[in-house]
Amino acid sequence: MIDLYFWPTPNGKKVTILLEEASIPYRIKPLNIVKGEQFDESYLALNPNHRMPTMVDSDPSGGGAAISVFESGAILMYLAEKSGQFWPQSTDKKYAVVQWLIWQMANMGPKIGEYNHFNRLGSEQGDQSYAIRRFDDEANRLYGVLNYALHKHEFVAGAEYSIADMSVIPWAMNWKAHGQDLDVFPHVKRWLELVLSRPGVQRGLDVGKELTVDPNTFTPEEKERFRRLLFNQRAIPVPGGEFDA
Ligand SMILES: N[C@@H](CCC(=O)N[C@@H](CS)C(=O)NCC(=O)O)C(=O)O
Repeated sequence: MIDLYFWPTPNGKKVTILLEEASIPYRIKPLNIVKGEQFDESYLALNPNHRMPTMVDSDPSGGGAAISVFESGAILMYLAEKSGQFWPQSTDKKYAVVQWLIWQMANMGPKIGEYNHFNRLGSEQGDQSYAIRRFDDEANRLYGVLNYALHKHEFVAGAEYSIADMSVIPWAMNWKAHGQDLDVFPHVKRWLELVLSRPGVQRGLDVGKELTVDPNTFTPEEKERFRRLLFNQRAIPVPGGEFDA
C-alpha cells in the first residue's frame, strides 16, 4: 500500500494526479504544514528536508522492507516506474521526461514559490520591489520556456503524456496568480485545456479539498504563528543536539 503524507498544495497534487491517473491504491496521511507537522520527529525521520510530500510504499516491487521517498519528482519517478505507466523507458524518451521533470523541480517550482512569497509579503517587511521584479521576470521567462516546448510537441516532454506534464499541471494552472497572461502563451493555453480535461487530473486535483485553509480567514494571532513557522526557517538540530545556527 502507498501512504502519501500530503497537504493540498501544488507539490502534493503532482503525486495525487499520478496516483489517480495510474489507478494506484493509496491512503492519504494529512500532514498539516500550517500547524507545523512537517517538524514532528516522526516525520523528520522520513523527510529530513521537512517539506511535504513524502511517500511510503509498504509493498515494494520484489518484496523487502518498506521504502520511503521524499521530493515530489522522485516520488513521481518511483510510482511511474513501479506501475509501468507515464514514463517511457527507451533511453531517448526516458531522458526527455527526466530533463523536463528536473526543469520543473529546479526552476518552475522554486522560482514561482519565491514569486508567491515576495508578492504576498506585505509592505511591513520593507521594500520588496527588486525581489518582486526579479521573480516576476523569472516566472515570465519560465512560462516562455514552457510555451516554447509546447509549440514543438503536444506534451511537455514530447508526443506522450507523462509525469513531466503531471509535475507542471498544478503549477501552471495557477498562471493568473503568477501574474501571467495565457494569450501571450497560446501553446501553454492549448496544453492546459487538454490536460485539465482529463478525469484523472481532475480527481487528483480534488484530493484533500476539504483540508484547504484560506490564510485570509486567519486571526492576527494565527497569521503571526503562520509567519513564524514558515518564514525565516533556519537549520534544525539533530535529535538531542542543540545549536542556534
Ligand atoms: N522540492 C520539494 C518542495 C516541497 C515543498 O516545498 N513543499 C511545501 C508545500 S508546497 C512545504 O512542505 N512547505 C512547508 C514549509 O515551508 O515549512 C518537493 O517538490 O517535494
